[in-house]
Amino acid sequence: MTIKLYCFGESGHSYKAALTLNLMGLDWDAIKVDFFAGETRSEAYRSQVNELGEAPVMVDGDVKLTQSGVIQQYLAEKTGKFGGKTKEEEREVLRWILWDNHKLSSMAGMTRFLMNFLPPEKQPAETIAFNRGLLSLLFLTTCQKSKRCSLVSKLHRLQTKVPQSSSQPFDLGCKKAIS
Ligand SMILES: N[C@@H](CCC(=O)N[C@@H](CS)C(=O)NCC(=O)O)C(=O)O
Repeated sequence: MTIKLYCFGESGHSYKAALTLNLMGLDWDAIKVDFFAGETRSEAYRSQVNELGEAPVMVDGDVKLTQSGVIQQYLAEKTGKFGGKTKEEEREVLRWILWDNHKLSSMAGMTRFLMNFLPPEKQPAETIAFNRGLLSLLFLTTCQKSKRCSLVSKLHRLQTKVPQSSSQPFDLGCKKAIS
C-alpha cells in the first residue's frame, strides 16, 4: 500500500519527511494540506488528521504518525535503512533526531520559508541574516562532529533553497538531494 504524507511545499518539516521517504526509496503520495487557507486549524483536520493541527502527517495502512522525527524513526524501522544496526547506533540516531528537532529543523524550516516564499518586500532581512548566522554555526557544529562536511553543506543548501518550478511539491528538492 502506498504511503500517504499530508504536507505542503512551504513546510520545512514536511520537506524533511518527504526527503526521508525519497532517500529510503519508498513509494508515497503527497496529500497537499492547504495551510494558508487555514486547513490545519479546521475542526475536520484536527479531528481526522492531527489534533495538534500540524503537518507533516504520515499514513501507512493502519499506522498514522505525526512529528517528523517519529516518522523518520518509523521509516528507518520499516526499511532497515539509516536507523543503526546496534542498540548503541539506534541511540546515536535518536540523539541526532532530537537535536535536529530542537535546534536545527525549526530554524532551517522557518528561514527557508522567509527566504523563498515571502515576496521580497515582505522578507525580514534582519531576521533572515540572524537565522542564517545561527544556522551556519549549527551546520559547522554538525560538520565537525559528523566529519561529513560535503553532505552536511549540501543539506544546508537544500534546506534553505527551494526549486523555482516543480509540478510535484517535493520532487525536485528531494531528488536533487540524492543526485
Ligand atoms: N515538531 C513538529 C513540527 C511540525 C510543525 O510545526 N509543522 C508546521 C509546518 S512546518 C505546522 O504545521 N504548523 C502549524 C501550527 O503550528 O499551527 C514536527 O517535527 O513534525
